[in-house]
Amino acid sequence: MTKPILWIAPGACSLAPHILIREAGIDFETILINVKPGFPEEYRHMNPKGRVPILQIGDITITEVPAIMTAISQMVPGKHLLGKTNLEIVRTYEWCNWLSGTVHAQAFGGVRRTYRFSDDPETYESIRAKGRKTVEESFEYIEERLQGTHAVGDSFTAVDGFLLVFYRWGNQLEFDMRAKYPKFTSLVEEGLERDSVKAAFREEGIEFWV
Ligand SMILES: N[C@@H](CCC(=O)N[C@@H](CS)C(=O)NCC(=O)O)C(=O)O
Repeated sequence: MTKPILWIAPGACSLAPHILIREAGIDFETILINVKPGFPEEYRHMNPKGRVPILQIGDITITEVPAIMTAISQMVPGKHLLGKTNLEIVRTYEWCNWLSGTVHAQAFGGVRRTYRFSDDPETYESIRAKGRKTVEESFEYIEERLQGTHAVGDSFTAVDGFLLVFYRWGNQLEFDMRAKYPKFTSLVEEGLERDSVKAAFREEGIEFWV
């Protein structure tokens, strides 16, 4: 198999597939870019939508976190990284679509990429406030929904790594994550013990408790 190349940015949503590809034990390469000031124009040919993550496998290019995590999981079917049963796989997609569309794009997008929602800077403060409220409601939903140290089934899936990204971003927004969300915290603490997570953090040069 051609060695996959994963395009990532430190601490971005691309951390979720980065953790997963390490969990899969696949031989891969990373290209680390900075998207904080915006996606670099010189790489736009790789993803005309101007976003990481991007997964390159030979001449195939895959974008969007849930699609990339599906592709990674398909490379190692025996590891069941999307879940073991049909229902678990369905639950994984249920989580990933919501995390990607609502929690990431809508809630955190409103707080951190406010300009995507309006061209009028006068509206930014209220968009940011609404985004922050949606983040909080999302964290409450996650806390209520979790039943164990894994979001789906009884072992690590793509969802656990994706949740870890948002927990970390919650710390950055100075939510009192540990006090308010104990179940979410234990899921993340289990994740932080994993070699895949430790190695991904090392490579991206990021800390967890920011
Ligand atoms: N829906 C996309 C969202 C990807 C995304 O928003 N990536 C951010 C990093 S977390 C990015 O590349 N931002 C660059 C920019 O907004 O210019 C996915 O799931 O992959």
